[in-house]
Amino acid sequence: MYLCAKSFQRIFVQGFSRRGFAKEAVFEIEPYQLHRLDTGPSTRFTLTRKDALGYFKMMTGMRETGDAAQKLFDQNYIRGLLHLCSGMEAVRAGVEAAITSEDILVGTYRIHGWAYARGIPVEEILAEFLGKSTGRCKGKGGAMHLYSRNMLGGNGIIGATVPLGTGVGFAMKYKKKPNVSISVYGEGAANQGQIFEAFNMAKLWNLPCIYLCDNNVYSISTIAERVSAITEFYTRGDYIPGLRVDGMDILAVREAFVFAKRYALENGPILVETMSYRYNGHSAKDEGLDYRKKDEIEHMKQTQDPIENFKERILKENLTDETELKHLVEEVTEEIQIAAEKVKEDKEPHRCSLYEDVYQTEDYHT
Ligand SMILES: Cc1ncc(C[n+]2csc(CCOP(=O)(O)OP(=O)(O)O)c2C)c(N)n1
Repeated sequence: MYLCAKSFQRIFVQGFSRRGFAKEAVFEIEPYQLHRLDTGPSTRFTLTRKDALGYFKMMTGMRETGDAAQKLFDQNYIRGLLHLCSGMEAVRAGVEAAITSEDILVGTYRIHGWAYARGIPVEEILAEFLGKSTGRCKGKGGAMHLYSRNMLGGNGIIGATVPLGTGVGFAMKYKKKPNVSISVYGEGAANQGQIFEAFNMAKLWNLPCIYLCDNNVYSISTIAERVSAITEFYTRGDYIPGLRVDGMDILAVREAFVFAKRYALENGPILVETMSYRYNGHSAKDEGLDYRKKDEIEHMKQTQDPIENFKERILKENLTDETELKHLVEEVTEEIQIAAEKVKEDKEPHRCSLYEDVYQTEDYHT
């Protein structure tokens, strides 16, 4: 296994807030692995106290929302499939920290973390998972098909996010927008043929597309080495440059995507492989223990957890303290618990709503 948490080194701390916390700290990380790139993302950067608290809150909220969804699934409120992302929060939060609301993300069925990062309220996420009319897609998308203005899926077909995001990239370029598309696909999906067709088109026209290989070690139950001739997924775009980043480290992910966005706008497509780890089973029904030992999951939680590691760093840098973080966690947890209770009582969509939101024309069904 190739998981690696790059160790952060403190360089220096600058300024102090009124409450005695440092206003910001400067960090340095090891260089990224690069493919067809002369230079990579910055390895030395600043984290402000404000961002530190925001990132911690975002990752905590994602995890707690996932846990609440698992509970609702176990209580039979959520039917069908539900794919969670505990352990993969730094990838979602790090990407969001680097892009704007005008950039468009095309996600897989493992969507709630992205939805949370994109700013969809927890209540709308959970209501959608339960198929309620108060859900973000009015209960018609469900747990795998959560959409928003800046998030095109939740997609169930693996690999399909890449052509979709390529089309979005084409639109960005055609409309001369200063934005990028980000297509998420797993390392298991990385062998799908349609990915390579889309890569070709994106490079041919130098579209502003970022292809994000969300490597979480397992494709359902299969480890990449068993099915992929080459497991350096960041090189698999061949003529498309790529880089590999520690996906358990939100700051490394943020810097990678700041770089990738700039690169994509100036030069065309780029591939970023994020190395994280999925604690959950593949879906909520799967305990995830038929193909790996419990010890492995525990070891990852103890040594590489993206939230715990980030918390340790920001405490060490005096950007916050235990009391402040405890309050943040309580705040987030309360909001999620209230939402989880509320959605149980919400109404299911009326059958007439099946005819709504199909075409852009509002009077389509008349
Ligand atoms: C075209 C297609 N083939 C097969 C499947 C069934 N399937 C669902 S998830 C999955 C594994 C995907 O693993 P990976 O791409 O690594 O993503 P992860 O679930 O780990 O996020 C497969 C094969 C599918 N959804 N679409």
